[in-house]
Amino acid sequence: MELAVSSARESVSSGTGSLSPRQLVEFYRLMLLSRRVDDREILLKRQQKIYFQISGAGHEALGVGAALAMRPGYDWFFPYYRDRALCLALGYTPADMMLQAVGAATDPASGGRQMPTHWSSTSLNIVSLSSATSTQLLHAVGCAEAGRSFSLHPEAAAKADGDYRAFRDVKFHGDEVVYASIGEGSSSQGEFWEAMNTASNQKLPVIFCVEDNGYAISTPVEVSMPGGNISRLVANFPNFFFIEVDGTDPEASFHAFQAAVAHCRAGLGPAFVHGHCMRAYSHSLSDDDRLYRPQAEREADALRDPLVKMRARLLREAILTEDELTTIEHAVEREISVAADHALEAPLPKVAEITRHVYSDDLDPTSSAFATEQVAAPGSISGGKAGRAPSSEPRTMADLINACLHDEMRRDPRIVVFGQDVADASREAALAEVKGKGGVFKLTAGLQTEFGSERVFNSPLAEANIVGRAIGYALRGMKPVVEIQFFDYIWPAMHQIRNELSVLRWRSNGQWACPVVIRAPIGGYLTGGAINHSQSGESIFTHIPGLRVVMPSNALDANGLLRTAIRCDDPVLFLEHKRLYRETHDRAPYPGPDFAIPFGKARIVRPGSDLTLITYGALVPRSLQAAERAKREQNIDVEILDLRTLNPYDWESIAASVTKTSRVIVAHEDMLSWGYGAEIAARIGDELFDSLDAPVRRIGAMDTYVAYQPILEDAILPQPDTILKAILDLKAF
Ligand SMILES: Cc1ncc(C[n+]2csc(CCOP(=O)(O)OP(=O)(O)O)c2C)c(N)n1
Ligand SMILES: [Mg+2]
Repeated sequence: MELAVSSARESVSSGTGSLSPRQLVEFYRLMLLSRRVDDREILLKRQQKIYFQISGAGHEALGVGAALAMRPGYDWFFPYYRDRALCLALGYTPADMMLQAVGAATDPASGGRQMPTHWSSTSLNIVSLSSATSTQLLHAVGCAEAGRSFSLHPEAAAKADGDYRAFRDVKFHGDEVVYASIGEGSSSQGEFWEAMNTASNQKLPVIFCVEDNGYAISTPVEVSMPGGNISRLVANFPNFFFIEVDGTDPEASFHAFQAAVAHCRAGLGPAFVHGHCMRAYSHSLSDDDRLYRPQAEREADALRDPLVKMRARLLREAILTEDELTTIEHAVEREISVAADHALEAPLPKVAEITRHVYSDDLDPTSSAFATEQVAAPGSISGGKAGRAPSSEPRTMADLINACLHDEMRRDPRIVVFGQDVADASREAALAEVKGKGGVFKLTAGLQTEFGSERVFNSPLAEANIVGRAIGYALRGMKPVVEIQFFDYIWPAMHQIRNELSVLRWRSNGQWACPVVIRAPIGGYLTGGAINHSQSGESIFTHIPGLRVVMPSNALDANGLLRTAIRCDDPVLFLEHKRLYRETHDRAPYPGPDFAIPFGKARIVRPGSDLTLITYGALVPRSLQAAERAKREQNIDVEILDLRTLNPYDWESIAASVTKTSRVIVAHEDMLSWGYGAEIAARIGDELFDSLDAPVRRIGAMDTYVAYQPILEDAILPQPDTILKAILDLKAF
């Protein structure tokens, strides 16, 4: 009685009428398989052999319907935790699900790192998901955009040595569809609306599936959304195919998805499938819905159980007899028992491998491959409408960042640049008359003009949209170099950065990666920047495993470090100090299109023997001023180390300098308490205690916000005088 999934798929995919008896049987078998895997997991959880359980019970018909209308390993999938039936119908095995439930080393989705139901399969194009609701919708959008980019520029898919492309395989077909699902409660997340916005506006082939079981844990649908019906709220988005369907009805679900897939594959735009499901069990095994749902309501819901209804139908329509159903049930039970027994015997993850895949194993940005620093010679300036006009004159940090972006976009067709106002002009026709904007700080000026609006474009005013889409692009093998307009507004993207961008590789045990570059202007000393245009906050990001954090202090370093960031295989937060963009003291000649600086290598800005001053960013020139005065006025010889990259940082250079001078100050612009200096100072105290002749000192901003009035700003942020005083005090200790 067992049917191969593939044969059922072939036959169901071709028709649009009723499902044949044979197809209905296979549909039922997949639904049953899903329910019984849930039931076995529940048993294992009660026996304390697994540690968490959340079921797909009640959502099976919608999931199988979706899977059979799509093409596994061809289309792309961004499911959520209730999509067990979808995954099984795509070809995910109960054995693989059980391996994740027990947390086995051989769990193919995460190697024991993620909870059960956090699916991932590179061969099936099921992208590893986090537990966060709705974040993956933006990845789905970026994934669809990347598919479109590769089909327009197939040459960009070619492998290339010497950078991340050697390790990021690309597959695309040109008409692939992207599936992304959430529960109805999760449609309240801003990221849902941000994803709908871009999918609609760009006519992207994304199917948004809302699996509406009426509850978000204990919160009923009318509390989650006005009017209690998501279809009504989204109805005015242009370019969509909308369908609202009984998600407990296999045929209705399948046909809804067939129509949705047809709309998307034809390039007409996205689709929205709103399936009314039910929750056969509580939210998870940690929840008891009897606490908030009356018995009558639960009983009424149970009448809509898709599995019960379908079994009754197969009997009623004499498609199967009781005996035949029992045969199917036994076969399903046998398969699951074998899977569970196998999983319980499976090897456990090795503790020694915990930190594997936090960063790329393949490409080390601290390696000498990126150390072209010495060989690069001043050359002709790159960038701008003029192209490579000959010049060896000193250029600002803004110029050399812009030049690096031009160079790298020329070299690597997979790079896209997007963010708020980064294009020269979204309305291309205007460029015949106007110069173009190219970013509020003009760092991306000329990129759209040279590389076109498909590669350089403005985003909506939504930071999670920028980072979330970038993740989707990058996991398909592209290289998004996105801009957050001001560091002060990075916070709406924090969820994407902390729970998605930085952890995708680790949580999927190295299967997926999204080496995005985020450029963000940061910092104060602006005179009038005030609270929301002067923030620092780098230590919040260096506290995130998986994210590289870079903060150059001069034009040449910015050029070389940005090049490494772009070629690197890890996500990078590239912090550009606004005050340093156009300073004259940090200028440098254009160093050529292959100039790179490895991460984790500090620069000795000023050698000295009396005291070490560890710093970065805008405190480098301020520290230099203080050090020159200390020398002039007190003959104190300060060694200044510019860290340049904050994660990784150059411990060897710190240790060598502190061992030499025995006195150390860590200075930064960010607030003192819990700042970046706290970590460095603690490590020095811990590992270099015997070398110290004095306590480790720290300098930072006052523990407050940066004020508008300049006399307040001056007092809040560290000044050369502050640094000089600390130098004198420490020398005298
Ligand atoms: C961003 C985020 N906030 C909160 C949670 C905790 N949480 C997990 S599931 C859930 C309810 C989701 O309800 P719904 O979207 O309707 O999906 P359902 O579980 O009903 O299928 C909540 C609040 C989370 N996972 N992610
Ligand atoms: Mg729900």
